[in-house]
Amino acid sequence: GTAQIGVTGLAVMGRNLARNFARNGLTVALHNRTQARTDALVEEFGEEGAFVPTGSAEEFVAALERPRRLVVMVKAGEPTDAVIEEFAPLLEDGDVIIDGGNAHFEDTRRRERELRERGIHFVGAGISGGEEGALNGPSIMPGGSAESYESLGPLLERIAAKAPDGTPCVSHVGPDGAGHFVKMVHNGIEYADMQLIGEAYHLLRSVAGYSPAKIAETFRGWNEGRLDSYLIEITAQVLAHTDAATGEPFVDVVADQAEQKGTGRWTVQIALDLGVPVSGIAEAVFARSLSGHAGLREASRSLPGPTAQPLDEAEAARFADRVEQALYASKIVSYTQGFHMIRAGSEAYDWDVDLGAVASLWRAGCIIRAAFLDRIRAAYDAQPGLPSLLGDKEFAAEIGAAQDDWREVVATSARQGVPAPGFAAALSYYDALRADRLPAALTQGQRDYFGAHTYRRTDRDGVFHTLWGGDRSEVSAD
Ligand code: NBP
Repeated sequence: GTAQIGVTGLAVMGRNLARNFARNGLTVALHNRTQARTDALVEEFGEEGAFVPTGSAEEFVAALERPRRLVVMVKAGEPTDAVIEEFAPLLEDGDVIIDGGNAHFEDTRRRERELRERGIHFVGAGISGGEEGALNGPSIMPGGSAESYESLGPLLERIAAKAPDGTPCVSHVGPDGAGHFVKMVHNGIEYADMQLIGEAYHLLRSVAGYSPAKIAETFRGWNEGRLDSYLIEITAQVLAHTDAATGEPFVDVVADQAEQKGTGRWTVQIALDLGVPVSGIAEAVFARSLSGHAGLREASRSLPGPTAQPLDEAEAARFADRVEQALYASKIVSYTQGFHMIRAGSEAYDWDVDLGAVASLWRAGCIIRAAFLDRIRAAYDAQPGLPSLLGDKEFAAEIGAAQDDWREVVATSARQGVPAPGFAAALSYYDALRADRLPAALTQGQRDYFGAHTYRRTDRDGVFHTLWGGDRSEVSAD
């Protein structure tokens, strides 16, 4: 075969990835279960580069140079297993299957193990950036063996997004499921970012009394500063958009029930298993689910509470500045939590993930791309063992400078009855970490009282139990 890479699964994502490879000078073998998609791609975009369309699994495999590199871009779940089962028997030692779909990292671990036993490299690669990214440069998070990355890396570097300094947004994240795990956390952070931006919007609308157009202008201003990011930029565009049918702001005619495809939920489920507090991501997932409970919301509309009182113009401008501080501080916290989760996953599965490299490959191509990620990378480059992003001097200083405004915004949201679960959870996380003593001591006492679950003491080693039902003397429970 002559093709350096093949793509099977030519729906929107696969088609755009195949075109991206071809536009970057690679010969690309094409395959799809239903051949009409393959034919359509060649007919519409055949001029863009060197494509080798094929009509069967055997032809597809034969079209590839060795070691063969097959990118699978089919629906995650059973279709991915079906495609692997179709191709694996046709492959030889050292060939590489790349799964670019949104697989759960546990599935990726299983597939990698099974294929490794058959001599085939399996690379679960998180790909972010949607359709547009697939075509023009996604952020790519490949797992799998380091050996497979040696031959695959240079090809992926050609099609990946380039960070402002020219570095391709792809690097080997770690073995087996590391890439899909990091992609999952990326999506969790994306949920948190979107929720925090949504809360900022809600507060500016209800408390500052700003119109969507005025909020769009405010966000465009923020996008010139430290919040410079894709999500802030598109938020301004969405808020500035007017509905053609009604002439109303677009945001006012869209049903306020958020949907989700599940990667945010996965992040929270796995975080619970790993015991990592990702409260910002959890609040974002729950906020979407709450919004969808239309009946419950309807039935609750008459519950008592304050009606937000819009501020006068000067106060509103001051409040908008405070909201920017609250948003930035909360964002630092949600990235702190997300990177904590990646560290915990890396330790649990022995992946040795470089957190600075992860920040680096999110700098372009993906949904959470932001100037801010350069700062995170710098923090981990300076101190690779940094236990928490909040331990970085600069982030600590920034959050310290933001905290008065952040507290004021959370207090205002409570006083005025405007929900801000993301801002509030982030602030609670921050204060819990700062606290000298937490009420966890009382929790331990309660657990010991009703379940003899024992506790440790601050003043000496050992495990203890108090005889709550008896004379309340303390016994050693070592
Ligand atoms: P879909 O997820 O809609 O999958 C459609 C493709 O899967 C078609 O090529 C279809 O073949 C193939 N397929 C199915 Br369904 N069952 C199959 C089977 N049993 N055997 C062989 N092929 C089968 O495509 P997509 O929207 O392009 O997404 C592809 C992957 O990328 C998914 O995992 C998705 O989650 C992920 N994705 C990521 C992003 C992102 O932003 N990163 C965005 C969108 C999607 P057919 O043509 O014969 O029906």
